[in-house]
Amino acid sequence: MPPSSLRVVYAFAREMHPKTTDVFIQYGTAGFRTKASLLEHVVYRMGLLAVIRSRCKNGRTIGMMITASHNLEPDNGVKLIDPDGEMLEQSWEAIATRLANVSDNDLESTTGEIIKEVNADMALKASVYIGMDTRYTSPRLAAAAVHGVMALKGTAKEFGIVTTPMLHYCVKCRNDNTYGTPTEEGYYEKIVGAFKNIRQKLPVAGNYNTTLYVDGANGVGGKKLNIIKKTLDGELDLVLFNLGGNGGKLNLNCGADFVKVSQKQPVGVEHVPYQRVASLDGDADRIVYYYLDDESKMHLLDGDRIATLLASYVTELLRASGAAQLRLGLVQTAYANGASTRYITDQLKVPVTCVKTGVKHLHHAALSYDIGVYFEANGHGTVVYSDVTKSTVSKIAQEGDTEQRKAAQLLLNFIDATNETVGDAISDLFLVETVLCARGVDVRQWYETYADLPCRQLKVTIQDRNTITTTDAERKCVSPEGLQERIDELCGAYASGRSFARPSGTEDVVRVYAEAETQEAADKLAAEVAQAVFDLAGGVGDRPTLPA
Ligand code: 16G
Ligand code: MG
Repeated sequence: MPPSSLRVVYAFAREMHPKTTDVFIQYGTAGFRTKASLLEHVVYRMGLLAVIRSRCKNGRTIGMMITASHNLEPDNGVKLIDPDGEMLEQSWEAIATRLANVSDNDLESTTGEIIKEVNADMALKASVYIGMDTRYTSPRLAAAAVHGVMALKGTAKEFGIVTTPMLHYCVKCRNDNTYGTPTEEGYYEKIVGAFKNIRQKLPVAGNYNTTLYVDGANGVGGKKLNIIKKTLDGELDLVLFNLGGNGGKLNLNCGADFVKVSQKQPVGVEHVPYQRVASLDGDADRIVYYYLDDESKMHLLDGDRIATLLASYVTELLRASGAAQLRLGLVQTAYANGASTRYITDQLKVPVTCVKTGVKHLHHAALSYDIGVYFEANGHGTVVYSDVTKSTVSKIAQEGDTEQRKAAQLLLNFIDATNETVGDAISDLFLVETVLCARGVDVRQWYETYADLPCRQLKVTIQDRNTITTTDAERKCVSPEGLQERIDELCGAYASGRSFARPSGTEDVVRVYAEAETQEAADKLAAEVAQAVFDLAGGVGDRPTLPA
């Protein structure tokens, strides 16, 4: 493309998507995310970048998702999806940030510079898939994305309202047609179809109850499950609530993040003791389960629980199919409850890796196992299977003895029901339901597999959160001097005491996590560590207080 044709980049910007704010914006852990009113020029520019990225990848398709996940309605965001359905390569985050922040006057020249720097061949075709969540600001932003793609002569394909994981799936399929068909229907056929296949092989048994309540967070996930529900013939009886409409607001007092953080039941549902409930987030890439007992006490089954459930079942199927040589591993972050890590190591005897917070780190680490199960405690996670795993299991499904063949065929269905590109609430829901059904257990029995250590999270505001630097997957502080020694000393005073402090990647705060044998001890330890952070790292505002 000759340089003169970059003129249209400026024309679109000036006429349709001008930059109207000087607020600096950064491509963070999960893309750009802020008030929707500040985003139109950013999304337009990401349309440009998606085309450049596609050309850098030999014309393979790139995805653009318009969503702010579990944030409240006024926010929105955009993130790019790489050709294999993973998050944008980290080294491009700085490029995205640069392009988002230049003035309209400098946009044309900066675009030209970036094209040169990344060595994009602008003569190639470029393809960009665009999806959005249910926010009322999303269609406008999706239109800005399309204009960005058009300005650099790429081809945009709009998917309308889809979950984030559906778009990841479609991008992957478009670039690798062995994975599936790149449409919403293709997604249902593969994922839901595999679940139904499993149900035919594993009839409902024991204490398993086919009724599942689902909190849709008033977002896109509930709407899609409403479509899926009509195609399930008694394999699962979905009772959906918080589907949007009736005044229900996106993520407000509902959804996975609300349930996990507040440990309260979402609005919009009556209390049925011991009923299994799943809660999705606004763009359906996170899921947690919970139930209330007969005293209305909440019992949460978060990402750690889902990870252990899936890992133990896959291990069982591997053994039964005679493929125990395939190495299954689990990936967690520092937030994983210590009891879950102990259970995985001591009972399941599965190796565990701990990595930094953020899905891309988990996903990457999981790829180093033949079968990698990764979950953040907040409910984002999935399972990834290597090519060797798939071919080994396929071979056994054909050639093994009767029992081995049966297990291997189940495992193949389980693999098909998994969205390997990214954590996916809908796919995870079907995987969890598969295991609970296969084991014939109810939600209480699932919960009783092991006992979580009581924990507490706090936030501390300091002058500059980058004063705190960490190592060992964020479990140890390197600076400021003396902080880690202090944390070690405080933890030493409590049975099973563990605590860490890390700068948030999404908010201007330091997060403190603590766990111990009792809730009182966890609360106290968290407050003491928060005080240490405040004192040693330049706290501002009120000094954190100890619990009364
Ligand atoms: C982002 C991450 C999430 C992480 C969270 C931590 C993705 C898609 N999302 O939402 O995985 O748990 O940030 O936030 O990577 P924090 O750094 O503020 O604690
Ligand atoms: Mg989300």
